[in-house]
Amino acid sequence: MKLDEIAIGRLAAHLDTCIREVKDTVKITDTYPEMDWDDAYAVQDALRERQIARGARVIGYKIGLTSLAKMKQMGVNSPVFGCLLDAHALPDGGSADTAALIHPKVEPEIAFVLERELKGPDCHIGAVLAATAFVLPGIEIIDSRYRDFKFDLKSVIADNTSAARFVIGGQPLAIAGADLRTIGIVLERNGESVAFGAGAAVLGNPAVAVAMLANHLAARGESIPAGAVILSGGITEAVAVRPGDNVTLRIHGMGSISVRF
Ligand code: 0L1
Ligand code: MG
Repeated sequence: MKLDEIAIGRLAAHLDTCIREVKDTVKITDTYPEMDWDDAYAVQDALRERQIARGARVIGYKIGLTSLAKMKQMGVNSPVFGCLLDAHALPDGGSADTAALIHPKVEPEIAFVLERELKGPDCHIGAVLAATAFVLPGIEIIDSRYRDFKFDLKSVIADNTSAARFVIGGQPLAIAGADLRTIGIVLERNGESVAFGAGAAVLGNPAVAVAMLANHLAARGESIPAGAVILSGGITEAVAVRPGDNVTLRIHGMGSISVRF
């Protein structure tokens, strides 16, 4: 690691303030260009600890930048990992308060719910499928704290990979016998179809992203507990939303979910 505890704490406090005061910032690597990957995840951890100290609970994880479309949109080439807090879950059909968000975008995702703990290292797609109870439609609402979504990978990791809100629901699909690669999705904004895709857009199979998450956590001495929700990554580019927008995600065989802004 290149940063000391004081710098890590300062950066986490800065990002926390941006979240709470709904204000953006320049990317943190502008101030700490020497930051390494461990520093980036340490800032994310410290940010999470601040949220937990205020009463939030971690209920799951997310994998970001998993599709070629998304990597291209953001000019990067590797996935990133973050956590999901109970306070950020919205009900299906509920509303997201845009006054509490800087510049929200939505991503259509497949959410995994585990029935067994999933542990790396060497976690693979088979282990993920064996540990998964079912999958569900998920809309992730991202809201980078960085001005105009301009960041590098280390800055975005520190910012809990832009996690802001999420909705899961619809019809659970048993994983046994499902081919996640060919499951089609349609994302609608105000009744108009704005993005289309299939599960294979996420690293060939969204279960691969979940295996990568388990291996990432294992390197830090952690695992994914039974019952955790995992947003496996955006299937399409993120779509910007404005106050008044209604977003619906339809996934073949899994029904639909929606959120209003
Ligand atoms: O969930 C995601 O793919 C977002 C990762 C962070 C990058 C962004 O803010 O678009
Ligand atoms: Mg996402």
